[in-house]
Amino acid sequence: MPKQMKNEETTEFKSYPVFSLGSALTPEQKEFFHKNGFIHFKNFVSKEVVTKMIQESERIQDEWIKEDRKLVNGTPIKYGKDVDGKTIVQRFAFLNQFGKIFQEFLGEPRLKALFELNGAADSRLGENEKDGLVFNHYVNTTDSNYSQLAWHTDVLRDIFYGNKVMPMLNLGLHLDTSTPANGGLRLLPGTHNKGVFTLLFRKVYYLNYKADKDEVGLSVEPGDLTVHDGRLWHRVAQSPFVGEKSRRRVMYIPIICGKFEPRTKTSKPLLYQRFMAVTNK
Ligand SMILES: O=C(O)CCC(=O)C(=O)O
Ligand SMILES: [Fe+2]
Repeated sequence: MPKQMKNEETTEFKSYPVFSLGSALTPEQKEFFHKNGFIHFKNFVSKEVVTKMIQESERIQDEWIKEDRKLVNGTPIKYGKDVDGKTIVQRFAFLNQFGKIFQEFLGEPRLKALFELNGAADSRLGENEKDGLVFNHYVNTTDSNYSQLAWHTDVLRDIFYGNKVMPMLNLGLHLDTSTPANGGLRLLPGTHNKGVFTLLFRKVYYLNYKADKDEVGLSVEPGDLTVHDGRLWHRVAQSPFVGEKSRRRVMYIPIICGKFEPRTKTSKPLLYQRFMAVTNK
Protein backbone atom coordinates (compact mmCIF):
# COMPACT_ATOMS: atom_id res chain seq x y z
CA MET A 1 0.00 0.00 0.00
CA PRO A 2 1.47 3.42 -0.90
CA LYS A 3 2.21 5.32 2.28
CA GLN A 4 0.02 8.33 1.45
CA MET A 5 -3.11 6.16 1.47
CA LYS A 6 -3.22 6.01 5.24
CA ASN A 7 -4.79 9.46 5.20
CA GLU A 8 -7.85 8.22 3.32
CA GLU A 9 -10.21 7.76 6.24
CA THR A 10 -13.45 9.10 4.82
CA THR A 11 -15.74 6.36 3.62
CA GLU A 12 -19.03 8.24 3.22
CA PHE A 13 -19.41 11.44 1.30
CA LYS A 14 -21.93 14.21 1.64
CA SER A 15 -24.02 14.88 -1.43
CA TYR A 16 -24.57 18.35 -2.81
CA PRO A 17 -26.90 19.83 -5.46
CA VAL A 18 -25.67 20.07 -9.04
CA PHE A 19 -26.79 22.87 -11.36
CA SER A 20 -26.89 23.74 -15.02
CA LEU A 21 -25.55 27.07 -16.27
CA GLY A 22 -27.64 29.13 -18.68
CA SER A 23 -26.85 32.62 -19.95
CA ALA A 24 -27.20 34.03 -16.42
CA LEU A 25 -26.94 32.69 -12.88
CA THR A 26 -30.21 32.01 -11.07
CA PRO A 27 -30.85 33.42 -7.55
CA GLU A 28 -30.68 29.85 -6.20
CA GLN A 29 -27.27 29.28 -7.80
CA LYS A 30 -25.91 32.54 -6.38
CA GLU A 31 -27.23 31.72 -2.93
CA PHE A 32 -25.70 28.24 -2.98
CA PHE A 33 -22.33 29.61 -4.06
CA HIS A 34 -22.19 32.41 -1.50
CA LYS A 35 -23.15 30.06 1.33
CA ASN A 36 -20.82 27.20 0.42
CA GLY A 37 -17.99 28.77 -1.58
CA PHE A 38 -18.36 26.39 -4.50
CA ILE A 39 -20.82 25.32 -7.20
CA HIS A 40 -20.95 22.50 -9.76
CA PHE A 41 -22.50 22.83 -13.25
CA LYS A 42 -23.23 19.73 -15.35
CA ASN A 43 -22.15 19.40 -19.00
CA PHE A 44 -20.62 22.79 -19.51
CA VAL A 45 -18.87 21.51 -22.64
CA SER A 46 -19.70 18.36 -24.63
CA LYS A 47 -17.87 15.04 -24.33
CA GLU A 48 -16.67 15.56 -27.94
CA VAL A 49 -15.00 18.83 -27.00
CA VAL A 50 -13.39 17.14 -23.99
CA THR A 51 -11.95 14.42 -26.25
CA LYS A 52 -10.49 17.08 -28.55
CA MET A 53 -9.02 18.96 -25.59
CA ILE A 54 -7.29 15.82 -24.36
CA GLN A 55 -5.89 15.12 -27.85
CA GLU A 56 -4.66 18.68 -28.09
CA SER A 57 -3.02 18.48 -24.64
CA GLU A 58 -1.18 15.34 -25.82
CA ARG A 59 0.07 17.12 -28.94
CA ILE A 60 1.39 20.02 -26.82
CA GLN A 61 2.85 17.58 -24.29
CA ASP A 62 4.83 15.86 -27.06
CA GLU A 63 6.16 19.23 -28.23
CA TRP A 64 7.20 20.26 -24.73
CA ILE A 65 8.93 16.93 -24.11
CA LYS A 66 10.75 17.18 -27.44
CA GLU A 67 12.02 20.68 -26.72
CA ASP A 68 12.73 19.84 -23.06
CA ARG A 69 10.65 22.83 -22.02
CA LYS A 70 10.96 23.65 -18.32
CA LEU A 71 8.97 26.87 -17.99
CA VAL A 72 6.02 28.66 -19.54
CA ASN A 73 6.13 32.41 -18.86
CA GLY A 74 8.25 31.66 -15.82
CA THR A 75 5.89 28.98 -14.40
CA PRO A 76 7.58 25.60 -13.91
CA ILE A 77 6.06 22.65 -15.81
CA LYS A 78 5.68 19.43 -13.82
CA TYR A 79 6.64 16.20 -15.54
CA GLY A 80 5.96 12.64 -14.38
CA LYS A 81 5.47 9.12 -15.62
CA ASP A 82 2.36 7.48 -16.99
CA VAL A 83 1.31 3.91 -16.18
CA ASP A 84 3.32 2.65 -19.15
CA GLY A 85 6.45 4.47 -18.03
CA LYS A 86 6.10 7.21 -20.66
CA THR A 87 7.00 10.75 -19.63
CA ILE A 88 3.95 13.00 -19.35
CA VAL A 89 3.22 16.57 -18.37
CA GLN A 90 1.38 16.53 -15.04
CA ARG A 91 0.90 20.27 -14.75
CA PHE A 92 0.69 22.51 -17.81
CA ALA A 93 0.45 26.30 -17.40
CA PHE A 94 -0.81 28.89 -19.92
CA LEU A 95 -2.17 26.06 -22.08
CA ASN A 96 -4.51 28.58 -23.74
CA GLN A 97 -1.47 30.11 -25.45
CA PHE A 98 -0.66 26.81 -27.15
CA GLY A 99 -3.95 25.43 -28.49
CA LYS A 100 -6.88 27.09 -30.25
CA ILE A 101 -9.46 24.85 -28.58
CA PHE A 102 -8.36 26.14 -25.17
CA GLN A 103 -8.53 29.77 -26.22
CA GLU A 104 -12.01 29.09 -27.63
CA PHE A 105 -13.08 27.64 -24.29
CA LEU A 106 -11.99 30.84 -22.54
CA GLY A 107 -14.06 32.82 -25.05
CA GLU A 108 -17.24 30.94 -24.12
CA PRO A 109 -19.72 33.74 -23.23
CA ARG A 110 -21.29 31.80 -20.34
CA LEU A 111 -18.02 32.08 -18.40
CA LYS A 112 -18.68 35.82 -18.13
CA ALA A 113 -21.93 35.09 -16.31
CA LEU A 114 -19.78 33.73 -13.47
CA PHE A 115 -17.83 36.97 -12.93
CA GLU A 116 -20.67 38.23 -10.80
CA LEU A 117 -19.83 35.57 -8.18
CA ASN A 118 -16.49 37.30 -7.68
CA GLY A 119 -18.13 40.60 -6.80
CA ALA A 120 -15.46 42.97 -8.20
CA ALA A 121 -16.45 45.14 -11.17
CA ASP A 122 -13.10 44.60 -12.91
CA SER A 123 -13.26 40.78 -12.77
CA ARG A 124 -11.62 39.01 -15.71
CA LEU A 125 -10.25 35.61 -16.70
CA GLY A 126 -6.55 35.29 -15.84
CA GLU A 127 -5.64 34.27 -19.38
CA ASN A 128 -2.16 35.78 -19.36
CA GLU A 129 -1.71 36.30 -15.62
CA LYS A 130 -0.92 33.98 -12.68
CA ASP A 131 -0.48 30.55 -14.40
CA GLY A 132 -3.07 31.11 -17.17
CA LEU A 133 -5.07 28.00 -18.06
CA VAL A 134 -3.63 25.18 -15.95
CA PHE A 135 -4.08 21.51 -16.88
CA ASN A 136 -3.52 18.98 -14.08
CA HIS A 137 -3.00 15.32 -14.90
CA TYR A 138 -2.98 13.00 -11.89
CA VAL A 139 -2.28 9.32 -12.22
CA ASN A 140 -1.04 6.83 -9.64
CA THR A 141 1.90 4.80 -10.72
CA THR A 142 4.58 3.30 -8.59
CA ASP A 143 6.77 6.32 -9.36
CA SER A 144 4.19 9.05 -9.93
CA ASN A 145 5.11 12.20 -8.07
CA TYR A 146 1.84 14.06 -8.58
CA SER A 147 -1.18 12.21 -7.32
CA GLN A 148 -2.47 14.38 -4.49
CA LEU A 149 -2.32 17.90 -3.07
CA ALA A 150 -2.39 18.91 0.60
CA TRP A 151 -4.95 21.27 2.14
CA HIS A 152 -4.64 24.87 0.96
CA THR A 153 -6.52 27.91 -0.29
CA ASP A 154 -5.71 29.44 -3.67
CA VAL A 155 -5.21 32.97 -2.34
CA LEU A 156 -2.16 32.00 -0.28
CA ARG A 157 -0.02 33.51 -3.04
CA ASP A 158 -1.40 36.98 -2.15
CA ILE A 159 -0.76 36.37 1.54
CA PHE A 160 2.75 35.06 0.82
CA TYR A 161 3.63 38.38 -0.82
CA GLY A 162 2.02 40.41 1.94
CA ASN A 163 -0.61 41.66 -0.50
CA LYS A 164 -4.22 42.32 0.29
CA VAL A 165 -6.29 39.22 -0.47
CA MET A 166 -8.15 40.09 -3.65
CA PRO A 167 -11.43 38.41 -4.63
CA MET A 168 -10.64 35.42 -6.82
CA LEU A 169 -12.45 32.35 -8.13
CA ASN A 170 -11.07 29.21 -9.67
CA LEU A 171 -13.04 27.59 -12.51
CA GLY A 172 -12.40 23.89 -13.05
CA LEU A 173 -13.28 22.06 -16.26
CA HIS A 174 -13.25 18.34 -15.52
CA LEU A 175 -12.06 15.99 -18.24
CA ASP A 176 -12.45 12.57 -16.58
CA THR A 177 -15.17 10.90 -14.58
CA SER A 178 -14.25 11.15 -10.92
CA THR A 179 -16.23 10.12 -7.87
CA PRO A 180 -15.20 10.59 -4.24
CA ALA A 181 -14.32 6.90 -4.05
CA ASN A 182 -11.64 7.62 -6.62
CA GLY A 183 -9.93 10.50 -4.83
CA GLY A 184 -10.20 13.94 -6.41
CA LEU A 185 -11.14 17.39 -5.19
CA ARG A 186 -12.25 17.73 -1.56
CA LEU A 187 -13.78 21.02 -0.43
CA LEU A 188 -14.61 22.35 3.02
CA PRO A 189 -17.91 24.18 2.40
CA GLY A 190 -18.34 27.58 3.99
CA THR A 191 -14.66 28.13 4.87
CA HIS A 192 -14.37 30.95 2.29
CA ASN A 193 -16.09 33.69 4.30
CA LYS A 194 -15.10 33.02 7.87
CA GLY A 195 -12.43 35.70 8.16
CA VAL A 196 -8.68 35.89 8.20
CA PHE A 197 -8.07 33.44 11.04
CA THR A 198 -9.81 30.61 9.17
CA LEU A 199 -8.00 31.62 5.98
CA LEU A 200 -4.62 31.36 7.64
CA PHE A 201 -4.99 28.64 10.22
CA ARG A 202 -7.92 26.29 9.46
CA LYS A 203 -5.28 23.71 8.43
CA VAL A 204 -1.52 23.67 8.12
CA TYR A 205 -0.82 24.79 4.54
CA TYR A 206 0.69 22.20 2.18
CA LEU A 207 1.65 19.65 4.81
CA ASN A 208 -1.69 18.20 5.83
CA TYR A 209 -3.22 15.51 3.60
CA LYS A 210 -5.77 14.21 6.12
CA ALA A 211 -9.47 13.70 5.39
CA ASP A 212 -11.84 16.06 7.25
CA LYS A 213 -15.23 14.86 8.48
CA ASP A 214 -16.89 17.91 6.90
CA GLU A 215 -15.22 17.71 3.52
CA VAL A 216 -17.27 17.29 0.34
CA GLY A 217 -15.93 15.12 -2.47
CA LEU A 218 -16.91 15.96 -6.04
CA SER A 219 -18.65 13.59 -8.42
CA VAL A 220 -17.89 14.86 -11.89
CA GLU A 221 -18.12 13.71 -15.48
CA PRO A 222 -16.14 14.93 -18.47
CA GLY A 223 -17.35 18.42 -19.43
CA ASP A 224 -18.59 19.45 -15.97
CA LEU A 225 -17.56 22.82 -14.61
CA THR A 226 -16.94 23.70 -10.98
CA VAL A 227 -16.27 27.07 -9.40
CA HIS A 228 -14.63 27.56 -6.03
CA ASP A 229 -13.80 30.70 -4.11
CA GLY A 230 -10.05 31.36 -3.80
CA ARG A 231 -10.39 31.47 -0.03
CA LEU A 232 -12.11 28.07 0.25
CA TRP A 233 -10.03 25.33 1.90
CA HIS A 234 -9.55 22.31 -0.38
CA ARG A 235 -7.22 19.44 -1.19
CA VAL A 236 -6.84 16.74 -3.82
CA ALA A 237 -7.20 13.23 -2.40
CA GLN A 238 -5.09 10.51 -3.85
CA SER A 239 -6.99 7.81 -5.72
CA PRO A 240 -6.89 4.51 -3.83
CA PHE A 241 -6.37 2.84 -7.22
CA VAL A 242 -3.20 2.47 -9.20
CA GLY A 243 -3.10 2.72 -13.00
CA GLU A 244 -5.73 3.76 -15.50
CA LYS A 245 -8.55 3.90 -12.95
CA SER A 246 -6.72 6.59 -11.00
CA ARG A 247 -6.34 8.95 -13.98
CA ARG A 248 -7.84 12.41 -13.40
CA ARG A 249 -7.43 15.41 -15.68
CA VAL A 250 -8.83 18.84 -14.85
CA MET A 251 -8.16 22.34 -16.13
CA TYR A 252 -8.31 25.53 -14.08
CA ILE A 253 -8.60 29.18 -15.02
CA PRO A 254 -8.90 31.88 -12.36
CA ILE A 255 -11.28 34.83 -12.35
CA ILE A 256 -9.25 37.66 -10.88
CA CYS A 257 -9.42 41.44 -10.39
CA GLY A 258 -7.18 44.33 -9.47
CA LYS A 259 -3.86 45.26 -11.02
CA PHE A 260 -3.21 43.71 -14.47
CA GLU A 261 -0.06 41.60 -14.10
CA PRO A 262 0.60 39.70 -17.32
CA ARG A 263 3.38 37.10 -17.42
CA THR A 264 5.55 36.81 -20.49
CA LYS A 265 8.37 34.74 -21.96
CA THR A 266 10.88 36.75 -19.94
CA SER A 267 9.08 36.26 -16.58
CA LYS A 268 11.08 34.40 -13.95
CA PRO A 269 9.70 31.79 -11.52
CA LEU A 270 8.32 33.47 -8.42
CA LEU A 271 9.66 32.52 -5.01
CA TYR A 272 6.20 31.17 -4.33
CA GLN A 273 6.41 28.83 -7.33
CA ARG A 274 9.75 27.49 -6.13
CA PHE A 275 8.19 26.89 -2.74
CA MET A 276 5.26 25.05 -4.41
CA ALA A 277 7.67 22.92 -6.39
CA VAL A 278 9.21 21.52 -3.23
CA THR A 279 6.01 21.06 -1.21
CA ASN A 280 3.81 19.44 -3.89
CA LYS A 281 4.05 15.69 -4.00
O1 LIG B 1 -6.72 19.36 -9.20
C1 LIG B 1 -7.61 19.92 -8.60
O2 LIG B 1 -8.80 19.60 -8.72
C2 LIG B 1 -7.30 21.06 -7.71
C3 LIG B 1 -5.92 21.60 -7.86
C4 LIG B 1 -5.67 22.71 -6.92
O3 LIG B 1 -6.31 22.84 -5.93
C5 LIG B 1 -4.62 23.69 -7.21
O4 LIG B 1 -3.82 23.48 -8.13
O5 LIG B 1 -4.57 24.72 -6.52
FE1 LIG C 1 -6.16 24.82 -5.18
